[in-house]
Amino acid sequence: QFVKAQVDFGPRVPNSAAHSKCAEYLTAKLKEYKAEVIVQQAEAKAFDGKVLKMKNIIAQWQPAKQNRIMLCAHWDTRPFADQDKTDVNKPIDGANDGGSGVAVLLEIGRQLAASQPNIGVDIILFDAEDYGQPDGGMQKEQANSYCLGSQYWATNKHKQDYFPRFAILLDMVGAKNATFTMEGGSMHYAPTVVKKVWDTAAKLGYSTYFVYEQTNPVTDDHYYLNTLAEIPSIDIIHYDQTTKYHFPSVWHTHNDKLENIDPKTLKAVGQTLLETVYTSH
Ligand code: AHN
Ligand code: ZN
Repeated sequence: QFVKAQVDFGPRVPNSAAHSKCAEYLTAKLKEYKAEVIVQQAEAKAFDGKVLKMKNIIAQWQPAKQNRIMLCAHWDTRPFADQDKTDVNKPIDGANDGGSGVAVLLEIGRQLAASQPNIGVDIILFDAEDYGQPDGGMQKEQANSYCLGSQYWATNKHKQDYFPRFAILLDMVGAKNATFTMEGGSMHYAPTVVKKVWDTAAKLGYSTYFVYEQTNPVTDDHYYLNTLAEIPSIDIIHYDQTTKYHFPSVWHTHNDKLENIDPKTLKAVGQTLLETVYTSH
């Protein structure tokens, strides 16, 4: 339902009406779930020169607690389908890429409203993650063109001296039979967090999803949290060994739509995260 609610707005491309409306929806939901919400607004220049109006949505539970953990995902969706064969210049639904991580975090917010863990929790929904430069174009390759919202936040935190114990990023956590490997960047910066999450998944019987195999680093929001914000951060991201870029087959195509989301995968990730939250001190 939480994926559908997002997809129903249309593609959440920065500067679009659907993007604005979805921001309102997400903010209202997180407030309904008793979080103290800050919407951090900023502008960033995209690789194509467009100025993107960004909103990072920050939801805090028990904000007075010093001892905290951070959970995050990106809520924007890609403005083109550069991995597709048709309609490459049309925006994608982003049910998985964007929608799935946000959906899991909304459900965690709903649970936090019902019972508070020992530790403070922040859910941060980053904007403008997926407006990155497509490869193979005629333009000179630009560094750091993805993850504009998290790069902004990492150097402009909502609170000074904000250092949660760790951060967990969700990215593409909704495909049927998804596998989440131990991503190299997460293993480099936060191996104990990876182990804690994978062991928690194993305890819950989710080892078919959470695989004990290390794979190459991915440049994602957690990279900037690790390097700029100095927060030990991991990425739970679908790894597909059969595709060229090792992302799921629907990645950056028009097949990234609601009918290709499997609630079983969302449940495995959500329950693993909830158990991690409620066993953190
Ligand atoms: C790159 O494609 C450079 N990084 C993957 C980050 C991403 C895009 N995750 C979802 N969409
Ligand atoms: Zn993407």
